[in-house]
Amino acid sequence: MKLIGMLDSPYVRRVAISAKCLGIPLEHDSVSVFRHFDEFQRINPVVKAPTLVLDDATVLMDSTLIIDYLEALAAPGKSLMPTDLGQRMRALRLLGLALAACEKSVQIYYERTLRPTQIQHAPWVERVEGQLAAAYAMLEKELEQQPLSTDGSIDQAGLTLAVAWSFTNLVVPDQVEGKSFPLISAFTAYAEGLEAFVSTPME
Ligand SMILES: N[C@@H](CCC(=O)N[C@@H](CS)C(=O)NCC(=O)O)C(=O)O
Repeated sequence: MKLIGMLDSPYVRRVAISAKCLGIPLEHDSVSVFRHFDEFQRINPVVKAPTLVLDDATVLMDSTLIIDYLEALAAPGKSLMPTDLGQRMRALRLLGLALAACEKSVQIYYERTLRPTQIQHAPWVERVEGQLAAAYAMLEKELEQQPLSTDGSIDQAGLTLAVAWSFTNLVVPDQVEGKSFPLISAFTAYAEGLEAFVSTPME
């Protein structure tokens, strides 16, 4: 199976790290949705990263759906999602917030890098910036209420939160600069020290 996309995409990176944590080997091709549009289009006409090309040539896309497939492939008992209903509900809540933070960071980044300055729409940017700040504020609150485990392992919620925070700090650092998210920062520092993260650097 081949994962297509750049690791500076939080969606591609969460798939790559999830596969490692689940013990599923993936080939990786760093094709950019922007710089290598034509090449990407030949693999997946929709040009969405991540794309996963299966051994029978089936093309999957969307990180959450790809991870769902990897979870189904993983060895029995191996999963990054809790089975207990209460813990699963919390993991899904954290995942929703972290994925929203990724989406809002991407939107701000695209607005800044793709749209000419003279046609940028300030009310839209302010709206997205507020949504991004809200997502991280709620994640920080969640960690205050119940810390994530730092016992050497990581689950899907923690993995995605750390990937999201590293990504936001890479592409729109001004959005979180000077704002206080100590628990998210500390957890991300822990996650970025794990072998699966270290061997999957943002490009
Ligand atoms: N919900 C999707 C989002 C994927 C996404 O938006 N990826 C970006 C790269 S970070 C992309 O493909 N951008 C190109 C485009 O949307 O045209 C997922 O979880 O995979």
